[in-house]
Amino acid sequence: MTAPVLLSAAMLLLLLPGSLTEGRSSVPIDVVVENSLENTPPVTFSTHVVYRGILLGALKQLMDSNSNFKFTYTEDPNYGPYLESVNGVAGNDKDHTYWELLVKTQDGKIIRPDVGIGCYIPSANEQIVLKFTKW
Ligand code: B12
Repeated sequence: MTAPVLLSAAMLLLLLPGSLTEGRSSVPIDVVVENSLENTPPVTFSTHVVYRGILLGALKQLMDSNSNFKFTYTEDPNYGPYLESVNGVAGNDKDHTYWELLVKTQDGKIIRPDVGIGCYIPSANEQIVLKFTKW
């Protein structure tokens, strides 16, 4: 390849909107662990998710880097990863308990995503609330 061709290829990479480098960046999020069935204060963990990455990846990364956060999940054949336990507390069918996934958006709204941890893509500065509760 000639020098001008190489140069224009490099320029193109620099100028592409949402360029390739964006894929390597990460955005800050908080993970808040709440237990609505016990009188314990919520615990907040500040972490990151890769650009357009799924929540499951961010939770794995948090678990690998912080010994105070642990979680387990099971694999549902239809809906993917189901959050089973957080920090040793597991939901169960007998007691009708589960970990609900809520999101507090940057403008303060609380939403209940209609997908689980394997599909949800957090946005910058969201608070991901993992809330132990009953159905
Ligand atoms: C009942 C129900 C629940 C109950 C299940 C209780 C139980 N053990 O029976 C509870 C309240 C726990 C629940 C929780 C959630 N649910 Co739900 N749930 C349903 C519902 C209404 C019926 C499921 C059912 O009983 N099917 C019949 C049985 C015979 O089939 P089954 O395959 O054995 O059912 C199991 C799976 O559905 C599984 N399950 C239920 N919800 C979810 C969600 C995810 C992400 C996974 C992996 C598995 C899973 O639990 C069922 C019992 O074991 C469906 C909607 C529908 N009408 O199908 C939504 C549905 C499956 N749930 C959904 C969602 C989003 C959630 C939550 C993520 C909501 C939230 N933001 O917290 C959470 C899961 C959080 C977590 N811990 O990972 C979505 C999944 C969509 C998707 N593509 O991801 C559905 C389709 C509803 C919707 N919004 O459209 N759910």
